Amino acid sequence: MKGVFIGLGSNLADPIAQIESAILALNDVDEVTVVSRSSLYSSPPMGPQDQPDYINAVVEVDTTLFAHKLLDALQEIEQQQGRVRERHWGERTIDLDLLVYGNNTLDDERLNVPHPGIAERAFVLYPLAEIAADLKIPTLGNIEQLLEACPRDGLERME
Ligand code: A4P
Ligand code: MG
Repeated sequence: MKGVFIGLGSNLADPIAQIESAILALNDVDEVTVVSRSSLYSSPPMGPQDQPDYINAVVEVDTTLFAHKLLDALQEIEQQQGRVRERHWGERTIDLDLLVYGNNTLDDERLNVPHPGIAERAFVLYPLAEIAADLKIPTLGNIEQLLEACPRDGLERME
């Protein structure tokens, strides 16, 4: 199944390298193939301001894994890259969020999909639009309209 999008974010321990190695690790997961990726973007932190700027990216994967199995794989990569959970919206070596899982909506104790933060987060929306300009997100609507309502908030695309 295509139309599965994953958001990546990092602001610790060489964030660009963290993002790149997470993309490689994702592509190495059985039954997951990365089919496209956005540029890297930098942005000031959302949440506590006494933390470094973030690097973010979004990838599209083709996968036969059910959403919860895919989440297991994402969390395993977070663990492998030394992710420690501390404060809410705080710094992290790598964060992998399942943004969109095709046309499906999921809402249980482990998964909210589409990810509830998509519409308000420039660092998710702009890279997502870069690789899926015509995307229609279940319950949220057209990405084009979401972009119009979302200021860039200091987000910059890196060369
Ligand atoms: N979970 C539910 N739905 C999902 C989903 N769609 N994808 C559950 C992934 N996980 C999902 O995740 C906590 C639980 O959410 C998981 O166990 C899973 O079952 P987590 O990664 O530990 O925490 P979190 O919710 O990602 O952390 P937190 O602290 O709420 O932060 P956010 O919302 O991820 O934001 N600023 C910039 N500029 N760029 C960023 O990338 N990121 C954050 C973290 C803060 N500020 C940022 C950025
Ligand atoms: Mg997360």
